[in-house]
Amino acid sequence: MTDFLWGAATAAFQIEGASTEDGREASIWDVFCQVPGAVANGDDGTVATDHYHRWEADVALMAGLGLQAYRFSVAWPRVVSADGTPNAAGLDFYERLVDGLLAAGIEPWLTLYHWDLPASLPGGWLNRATAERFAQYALVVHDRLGDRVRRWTTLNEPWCSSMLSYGAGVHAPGHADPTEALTAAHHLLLGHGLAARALRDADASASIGITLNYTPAVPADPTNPAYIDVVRRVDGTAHRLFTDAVFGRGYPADVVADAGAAWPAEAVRAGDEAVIGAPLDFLGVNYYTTEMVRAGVPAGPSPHVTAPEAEVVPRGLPTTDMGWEIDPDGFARLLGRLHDTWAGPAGVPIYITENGAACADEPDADGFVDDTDRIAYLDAHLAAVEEARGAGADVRGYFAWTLLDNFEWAFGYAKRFGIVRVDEELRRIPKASARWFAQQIATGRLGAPRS
Ligand code: PNW
Repeated sequence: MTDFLWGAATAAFQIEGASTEDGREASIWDVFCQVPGAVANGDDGTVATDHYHRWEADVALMAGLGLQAYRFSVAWPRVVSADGTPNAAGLDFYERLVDGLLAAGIEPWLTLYHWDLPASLPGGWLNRATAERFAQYALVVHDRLGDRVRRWTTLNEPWCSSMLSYGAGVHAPGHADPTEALTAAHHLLLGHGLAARALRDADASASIGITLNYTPAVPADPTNPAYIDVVRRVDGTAHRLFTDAVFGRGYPADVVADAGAAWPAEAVRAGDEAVIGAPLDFLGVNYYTTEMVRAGVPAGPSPHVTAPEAEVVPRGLPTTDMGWEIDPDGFARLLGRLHDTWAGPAGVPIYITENGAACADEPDADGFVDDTDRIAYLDAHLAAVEEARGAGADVRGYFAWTLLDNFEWAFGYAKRFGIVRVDEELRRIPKASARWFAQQIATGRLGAPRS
């Protein structure tokens, strides 16, 4: 298949380590990791997979797998200091990496923000000024790498960095307030729009996109109006709020109405929605699972800020090691919806920027993991991509999450998503899934046909 791009994805904080080297300053995740109980086992990102020092071997590993593209993120606190000045030593690292990728024939897909906000920015995403600082940071990175990097993603999963971070309190900075969550979402989206415009002005031929995550909700009882309404509200803040806004449609009226007094009316200024709706060249889609929900009783802080009573009902489907139910059919349906509702009408292609599974890997004596469960997950989801393409969805590529076992946020190193094992000595040992993935790339096969 020639019109399809194969890659793997990572994120700076999850793999780099070297958290104080070459002038890197603290991110909100460095701070959050110090909060007792915030991250499993008290894990942090000071060493991670030590990719900062091992990047060359990691690029060789990618080349060995035949990756055509590599999606990575730049750590903002590595490349811009608290006073706003560029940090040349931090930029040098990404320049080495990008040059190494290009020399290996691997296309760099650069994400500007994968959650590691500089801790020095006052108020974080609650402060409108952070959106402006983000656009300035985007230009700093573009100044150095714009002649070599063609693919620019502004944000990874702004739902997570607003609703999980400021609404549910489970991601940095660990706040739990619906208005804060919606304010953060708005400032993230504003930052996206300002950065997209700045990049476009600086570089007319750059390809610019955003990555959004989708966890489709289905009602536990499709005849129960209360359940149908809870699904509408979950979908509203999780999906339509972000997708409508970035496709230039402004914020959905029902989400604003549902939020009521929690809607950050002062933060959303005249003209902001137009900035957020800056034209895009691609939509990045991250997919892991779907959820069956019902209307229950609110139990503590929820990421579903307009549907705190949403309660997940297990369907008895097989689950990954995250406890997430495996639903490739839901993936095919989602891609159809995204194409029909947003991407298709805008003429924007879709790239799967993350999909993968945490598995309870059991290495043999040599450290090799025969992860048939992960292979089955990837195979079924690639088949779903094939199915969606067959039905007309313009999906142009797939990045496996993730290249290396790494820091899985609040779960620390306990959850392993890698197609390559990283052991206690930080050795890289390709799993069976890595060999399988390399084979898929080599043959261009999207997945076994499903019955
Ligand atoms: C994504 N949820 O995070 C991130 O982009 C990755 O950095 C991460 O490692 C990967 O998925 C696996 O978790 C998510 O609770 C974290 O819905 C949580 C959720 C969704 C995505």
